[in-house]
Amino acid sequence: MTSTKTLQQLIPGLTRKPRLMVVDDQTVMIRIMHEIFKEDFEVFMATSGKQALEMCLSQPPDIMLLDVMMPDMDGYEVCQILKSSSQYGEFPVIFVTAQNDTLDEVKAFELGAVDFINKPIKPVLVKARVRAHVTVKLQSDLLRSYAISDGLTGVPNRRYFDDQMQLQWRQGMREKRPLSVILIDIDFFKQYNDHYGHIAGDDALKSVAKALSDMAKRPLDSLCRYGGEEFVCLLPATDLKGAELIAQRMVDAVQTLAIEHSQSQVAKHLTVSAGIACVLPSHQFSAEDLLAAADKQLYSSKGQGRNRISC
Ligand code: GH3
Ligand code: MG
Ligand code: MG
Ligand code: MG
Repeated sequence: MTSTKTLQQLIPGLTRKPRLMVVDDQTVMIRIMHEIFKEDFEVFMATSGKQALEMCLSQPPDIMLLDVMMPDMDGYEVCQILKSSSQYGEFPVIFVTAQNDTLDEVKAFELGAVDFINKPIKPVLVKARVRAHVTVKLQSDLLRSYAISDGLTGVPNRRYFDDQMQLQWRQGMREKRPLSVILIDIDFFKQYNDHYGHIAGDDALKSVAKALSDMAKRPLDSLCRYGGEEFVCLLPATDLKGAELIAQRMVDAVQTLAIEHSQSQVAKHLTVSAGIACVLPSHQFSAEDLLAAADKQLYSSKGQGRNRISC
């Protein structure tokens, strides 16, 4: 028999145990599953559909084993609710049930389940199937995270920013909340690269990205790489005053890094300039208008001598 790879070997970068939620009204079943999986998984247990849904909201699992027959809410209903809203997260659901009617099995797949296991269970088989499904889930999580992050700096990329902008624009319109953006551009970065080399340039970009990210810490804030040596910060529910404060903190944070830049015409260290714009999202403007306004202000910061903010 060939040796089985561990989940950590299958999924690069996996630093935690995958989370498995077992939903069954019979505690004996939960205990059996716990025994089977406790070594490789962090096992969560729910004895009713209602409890399972609540737990998914606070901490979605990576995979769920779901009983069909339960009092109050059956497994089919739980699955239907889970798959009807993104708020529960996306993870594979495997039904584990004493019902072995073909139509029941078909119904499970129609509701979005990935597998159907009959009771009494065969532990080795349950283990193998859970492993196969959770591997696909974790690999797709990893791909999704690659797709939205910038390879060099690790901060979210332009694609992520564009999606967030659309999302927050709509949210701002619904809730009548202001939306602010800050565009940040490194000063005299061409000269930095020319003098210190591209590798040092890349290192500087990483440090700047980290320093800027540290200044945008509310859950909805996002600091993304916009392109080249430009970053963009999206600040939902933030007015111009609030955005100005954060932008100034960003400019100061980069100064504090004190990255030597002997060729800069502003200071002897690396600096950034920022442009700020704020709008109450509506049908009269577009997200592009907001970005154009921030870009205009950035241009103004550059014109006024750099290492500053404009709004
Ligand atoms: P300004 O103060 O007006 O913004 O001048 P600048 O030199 O920063 O602007 P310019 O647009 O002339 O040059 C930007 C430079 O940023 C050019 C390029 O060498 C550098 N750059 C862009 N992306 C990267 C990157 O991923 N790595 C490195 N090392 N350099 C980059
Ligand atoms: Mg049951
Ligand atoms: Mg630029
Ligand atoms: Mg620049």
